[in-house]
Amino acid sequence: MELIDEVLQSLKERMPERRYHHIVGVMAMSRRLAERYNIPVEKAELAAVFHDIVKFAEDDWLESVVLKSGTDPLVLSFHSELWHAPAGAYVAKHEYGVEDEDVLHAITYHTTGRAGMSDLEKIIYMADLIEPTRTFTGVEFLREKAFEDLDEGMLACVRHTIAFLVEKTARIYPLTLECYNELIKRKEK
Ligand code: DGI
Ligand code: FE
Ligand code: FE
Repeated sequence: MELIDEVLQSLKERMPERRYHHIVGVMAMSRRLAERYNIPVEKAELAAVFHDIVKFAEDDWLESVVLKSGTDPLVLSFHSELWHAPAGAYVAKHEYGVEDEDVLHAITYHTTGRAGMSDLEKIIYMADLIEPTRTFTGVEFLREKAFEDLDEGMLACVRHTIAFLVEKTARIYPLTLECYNELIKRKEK
């Protein structure tokens, strides 16, 4: 069986149906964005299928995986919602043999973003937010921006995430702010 089909099969058992539809949506959206920006579609699909693979794992387990993953352990002093991203990359690498660093980075940074993201990392970040089952106010605008221009789209998406967190009075992970600042700086040049 092909790796992607194997992962999809295991995802069905790991998560509720609604979340499974989200994964399929992210795969479809990242495929479209990959075509738009000339990024290998297979890499986009691979990163998409793995991105939330451990979304429903226990916090204790996620913490132990983050600690051995080589990710900055600073993330453990932030909300546990952030841990599934680096832990998912670890599982993709060590349980499924994914070796492509760009794909692994796209999984690792799909929740927070970071400065210096690759094109693949950006499309996975955006696809996660704008896939067809997302219905929040403003999602249509983000979908338009995402297909207009890669950096403008990414800026609109990270700006949305930051505004959402500020509205909730949640802390913002430093990499998210670095991501935002870098995109603004690039515009100023
Ligand atoms: O896994 P998904 O639900 O598909 O989406 P995600 O991985 O992008 O985000 C998971 C959650 O993490 C979402 O509710 C927003 C939250 N989040 C994203 N960036 C930050 C954050 N939470 C905090 N506290 N800080 C952040 O920088
Ligand atoms: Fe996620
Ligand atoms: Fe997701």
